[in-house]
Amino acid sequence: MKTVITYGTFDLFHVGHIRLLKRLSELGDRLVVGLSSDEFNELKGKKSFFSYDERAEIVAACKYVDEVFPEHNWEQKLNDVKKYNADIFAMGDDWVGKFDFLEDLCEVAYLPRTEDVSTTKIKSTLSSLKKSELDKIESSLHDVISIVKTMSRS
Ligand code: C2G
Repeated sequence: MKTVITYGTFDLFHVGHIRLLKRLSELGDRLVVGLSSDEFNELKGKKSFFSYDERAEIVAACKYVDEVFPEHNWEQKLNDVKKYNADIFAMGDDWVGKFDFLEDLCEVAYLPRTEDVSTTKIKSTLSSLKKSELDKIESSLHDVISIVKTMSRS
């Protein structure tokens, strides 16, 4: 049984995540995912939209994933690789080189990321959409105010 292990926040689950998990699952017979806890995300300087429990429910429901466990810190990977008897540790290549120290225990692979999609991009697009909508409403309100003022003068 060949086990693949990976880690991530997987917030606002998107095609970049699913394509990576699919490719990872094709590297072995079992894929286990270390999911960043909300507290660890704070350490990573990230604030996820969905809580750990919600993100775990989503990632665990993914057909490519066999098990989800909490990632609490940077240091636990060595123990996790031993605990899950992982044959391959793999991540997207934005992490290339960062976890080569695991090569003493298992194969280490970095797979190409999916371009043009990221949780950060989704969040900023949504917040800019919200702003443009608000701007539209504000300008319509100004029009109404000026009409009311004109009418009140006549
Ligand atoms: N990913 C990808 N393509 C994207 C976005 C993400 O392949 N467009 C990959 C990342 O390279 C990572 C995984 O999906 O391997 C999860 O990405 P994040 O949720 O952003 O995880 P991250 O915050 O990078 O946490 O200890 C490692 C960290 O927990 C990794």
